[in-house]
Amino acid sequence: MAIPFISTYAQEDPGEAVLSYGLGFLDVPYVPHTLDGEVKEDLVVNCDEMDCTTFVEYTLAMALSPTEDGQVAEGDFANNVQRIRYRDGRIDGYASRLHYITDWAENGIRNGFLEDITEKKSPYTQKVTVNYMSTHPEQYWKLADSPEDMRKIKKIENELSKKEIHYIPEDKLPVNGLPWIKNGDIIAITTNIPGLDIAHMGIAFYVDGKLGLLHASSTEKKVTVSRIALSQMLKNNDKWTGIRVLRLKK
Ligand code: 2YP
Repeated sequence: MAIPFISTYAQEDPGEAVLSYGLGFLDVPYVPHTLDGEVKEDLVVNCDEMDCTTFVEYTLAMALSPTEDGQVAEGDFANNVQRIRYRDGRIDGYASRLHYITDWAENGIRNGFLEDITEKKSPYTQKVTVNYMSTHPEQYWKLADSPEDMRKIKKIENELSKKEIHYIPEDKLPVNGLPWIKNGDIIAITTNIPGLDIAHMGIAFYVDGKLGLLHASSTEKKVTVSRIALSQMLKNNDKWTGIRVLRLKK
């Protein structure tokens, strides 16, 4: 069944809408693996517990689902979560979920609700090499239990591993951000962890002129605004190498 795409925003600027809905989740507990509870893959909407990815998904889905009076329409919200989380909005088993953020971002761009800002603005590129899921099945029980899904995930990994993405290397990101990174942009942190493309994600938020990150933090155990600048977060973590910037489309 085709899912209707809701293309109006609660506010004129989608970035400001993303930021204000994201801030609405402040202090929600950080809980990973909330989508992996059931054997049968189905849509999970749990706004009481989130990890970095589900936080961004719920926030974007809210910004995509306003009613006339500026409230969020529940049915549209669930449809939009599905469009963001599953390949072309269709749930067809575990492998239809967009596990790698390279795949997740491409789906959003292909379906017209995301823009790749780093592709337009940053000349630095890197080759995608992903095999983390197939080489760490113990971290993904639904995969470990299904040879068929394992085959599908390996095929997806091979396709993604032909791609190249644009990013901003960590040493090219100033404390004060860049003029073309806006409040409400999606920040995906690139990594040197073998076989993984992105290791963390969140939402751009300028505080006192410094570019910070609004995110579901595994160390703070909740949705929070980083106390230090994003550039410093990258420097403090030797597995993080830079950022991709994506934007909800007008
Ligand atoms: C994703 O992980 C999962 C999805 O399976 C899951 O692990 C992978 C490759 N994908 O549907 C989704 C929602 O739960 O999460 C995320 C994970 O984020 C960490 C744990 C965080 O909360 O900071 C996305 O991929 C974003 O960065 C990576 C990271 N995965 C690993 O570190 C293995």
